[in-house]
Amino acid sequence: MKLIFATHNQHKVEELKKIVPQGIQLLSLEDINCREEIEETGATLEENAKIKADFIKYKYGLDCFADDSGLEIEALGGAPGVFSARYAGDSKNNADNIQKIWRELEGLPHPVAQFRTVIASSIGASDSLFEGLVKGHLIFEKRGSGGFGYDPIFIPAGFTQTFAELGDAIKNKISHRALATQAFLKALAHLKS
Ligand code: ITT
Repeated sequence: MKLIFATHNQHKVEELKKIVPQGIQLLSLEDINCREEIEETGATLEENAKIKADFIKYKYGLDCFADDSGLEIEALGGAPGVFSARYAGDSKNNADNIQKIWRELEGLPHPVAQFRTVIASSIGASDSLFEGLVKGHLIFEKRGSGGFGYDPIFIPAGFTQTFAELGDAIKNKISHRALATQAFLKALAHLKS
């Protein structure tokens, strides 16, 4: 089956292609020639994921899903959360976002944080939401070259390396996006059987 993943983030597409089973052909917005920026005006990850999935559902009428993900830092009351992409400004500069977080957490020895993903899916007439989260802590240096976004400063609980050091094989088993995707794929299998 063909499934549209409503994202412009190529890193996410590459991650998901390694997670979904062979019978599913994953198409990105670029693959269907959708160049529009879908405005994420929601106040929560749930709302934004739904905005992105609904955009594709109403415009193209295709089976689709979207994820909205964010880093939630305990000492910052859950920030940057839904503002993770543009925490330091609309230029969505990842290095600036990390610098801002480091400034705000200065002096905290072991800042607890979690990554959370919400997937909104629209398959036929069925719309659903799925969640995945991974707890961990942040460090005050960047380590590793894999992944993207905040991966070089996030160490998942039970590990000593950052997501960027652990690499795709491990990240795609334990990450927020992997867990939400697995829940989605399980429901999809039921829907199609
Ligand atoms: P789309 O909305 O087009 O899917 P995006 O990059 O804006 O792409 P999100 O709103 O879901 O994606 O994510 C917000 C930011 O959170 C993202 O730009 C990264 O900085 C960060 N982020 C999301 N998932 C991440 C991950 O797995 N590892 C590290 N950082 C991540």
